[in-house]
Amino acid sequence: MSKVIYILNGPNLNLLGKREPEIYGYQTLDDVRAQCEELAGELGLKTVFRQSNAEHDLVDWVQEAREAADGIIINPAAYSHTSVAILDALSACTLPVIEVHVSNIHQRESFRHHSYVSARADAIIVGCGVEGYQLAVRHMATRLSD
Ligand code: CA2
Repeated sequence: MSKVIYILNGPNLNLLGKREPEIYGYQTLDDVRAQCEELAGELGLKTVFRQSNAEHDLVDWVQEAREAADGIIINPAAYSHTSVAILDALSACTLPVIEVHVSNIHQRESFRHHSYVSARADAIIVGCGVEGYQLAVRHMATRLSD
């Protein structure tokens, strides 16, 4: 049976490709979803791809992933910098976790330099644009095959 990766996206990522292209590029979240599904398929993985502007949805989906998934890729967006709740949900599961940020958060405002989620993430990809999601899918495949 195929292994399943949850790819979870936080607030405002639905605006990708529609605003601030100088920071986030021109590809939309639907483009990212399609690219992840295609690559995961080639690697023999299934994806569940979701976005929400609500912190509690992300907490609920991490809890769901504990039962339903083999790994989690998460861009918590602005909640990276504020959410102990998402960190706690991730800490309660033993799955591999990869944190993705489209932009290089360390080159931006100081409030973006710290991510609560990084304390739990097994790997972190920042500043690679939306390609970071594909890098994360590829790396998750490597981890899940080990
Ligand atoms: O670089 C990233 O992936 C971020 O997680 C994106 C978040 C930001 O709060 C983090 O600090 C870094 C923002 C989500 C996207 O927001 C947009 C806003 C306007 C236009 C396009 C996207």
